[in-house]
Amino acid sequence: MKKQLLLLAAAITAVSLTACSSNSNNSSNSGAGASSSVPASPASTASASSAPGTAAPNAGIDDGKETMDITLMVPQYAEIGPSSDSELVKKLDEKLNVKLDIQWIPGASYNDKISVLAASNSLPDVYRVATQDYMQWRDKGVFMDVKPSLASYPNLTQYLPEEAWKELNGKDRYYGLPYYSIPHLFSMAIRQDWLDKLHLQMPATVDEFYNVAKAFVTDDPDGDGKNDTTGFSIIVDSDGKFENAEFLEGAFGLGNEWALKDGKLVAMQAQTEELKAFIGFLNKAYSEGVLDKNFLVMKPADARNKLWNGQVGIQRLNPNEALRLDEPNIQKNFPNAKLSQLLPAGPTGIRATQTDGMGQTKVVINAKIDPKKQQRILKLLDYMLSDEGYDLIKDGVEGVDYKKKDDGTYEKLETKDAGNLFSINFFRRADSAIQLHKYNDQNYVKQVEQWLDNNDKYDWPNYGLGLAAETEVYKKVNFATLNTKWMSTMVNIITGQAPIDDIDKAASDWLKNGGQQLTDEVNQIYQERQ
Ligand SMILES: [Ca+2]
Repeated sequence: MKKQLLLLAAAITAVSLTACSSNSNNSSNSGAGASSSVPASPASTASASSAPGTAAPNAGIDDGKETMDITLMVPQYAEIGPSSDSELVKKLDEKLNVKLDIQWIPGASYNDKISVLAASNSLPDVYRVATQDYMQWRDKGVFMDVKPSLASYPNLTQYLPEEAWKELNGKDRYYGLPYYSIPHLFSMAIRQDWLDKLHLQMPATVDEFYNVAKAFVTDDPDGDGKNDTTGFSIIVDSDGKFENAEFLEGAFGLGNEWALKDGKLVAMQAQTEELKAFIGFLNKAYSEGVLDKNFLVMKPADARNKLWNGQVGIQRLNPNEALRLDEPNIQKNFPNAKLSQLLPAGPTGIRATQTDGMGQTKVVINAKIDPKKQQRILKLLDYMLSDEGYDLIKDGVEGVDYKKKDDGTYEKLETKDAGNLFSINFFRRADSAIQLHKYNDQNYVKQVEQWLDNNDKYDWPNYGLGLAAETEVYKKVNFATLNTKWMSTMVNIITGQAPIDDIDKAASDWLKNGGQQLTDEVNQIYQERQ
């Protein structure tokens, strides 16, 4: 980090020197002996304003009169997005006096496409970029620093929180706009009909959670007379991290990657006391058959299938799908199935919801294009977050994507492309209701919003979010391998093949083999940004 700062300082000095020398050259070239008493000539003003670093805001103010061609690239997945000649894009074209060339690229090959375009120096004017590519090119002059321009585009800062802007950026330069991700998207869900059948209350603590999960194993909640249900599952992923277990990790006081203790960041891999409580809980659950015996080989889709098949009654879900997709699928076999939200508190009263970054994916503007075009793109993005523009990119065009009915409610119309896909896949407000539309059933909308609102109450912050990728040690040590080695000890303890005190050795090994250096560097960056 120190090295980077020195380089940055050197770069700034170089720019100021260039600016100074070009000014002094101009004054000597002007030939007037007493240059200090002479007002700046038009020539020297023009020359100074084109010097790098001093120019951008005034260099060329876009008055909006010129029609501009703008290339825009965005990934698409199952649904097809509006093409360049769609009614929706025509409205954007007219509003901004632009001709948008929209390239929807299949999501699976999107990052490869970006790499190919970067290699041939033909990146689009504005596009979405994943964390890894963003970090790789952030400091290499590929993306426009939009921070100096933000004052002119108030919707951008009004509808996107400062924390999302700062992610992966620090506080001085914003090389990308946040593609906003809902921080508390996922909920734990429980089969309410199983609770009712066994006359059990919604568990309020992790101890009650344990007892309910155990009853789901031993007390035949589906009433078929067979011992064929399990309590809950967790996932161990290929990066050596737990999934589906966030509510328990948080409840036992573990950090969401990074905890904050006395102003210092502590890696969760080194929180030995909290780990002993959490892993000890899982060990007991495993030995009593409450934790799914197959958890080690399960993928998230397997865990969800078990919920749909009625084999498990507790699972992590996306509220946007819980009532629309998960509950109906369980009901195919169990018509009375009903899902409720589950939020048990830990020993010290902590409730935690899985909490993710809000701006880990970015929308970037090409640094190499005409500054006037950059401004027009900012104007376009700003419009997309205005009331009128956001209504357009979120719900589509009235009469094309939906219609207003006589009773004042809205109805979705059949279209070949999805009029909501710019907001889903490209750019949107900090809007937790991003997947809820005016043409949805409004009772359904209220229920989903209730789940999302409940999630928001139990934030589980990652105090070192995104900082690891900025460290030097991150380039030298393979942390997926190091974390996986650490995780193998955790798994051995959970499954009863190693004693709980092995946590101390796993933590010290993790620190010794790169974790301590990571912790030191991450703390240094964290302090610099406070
Ligand atoms: Ca049964």
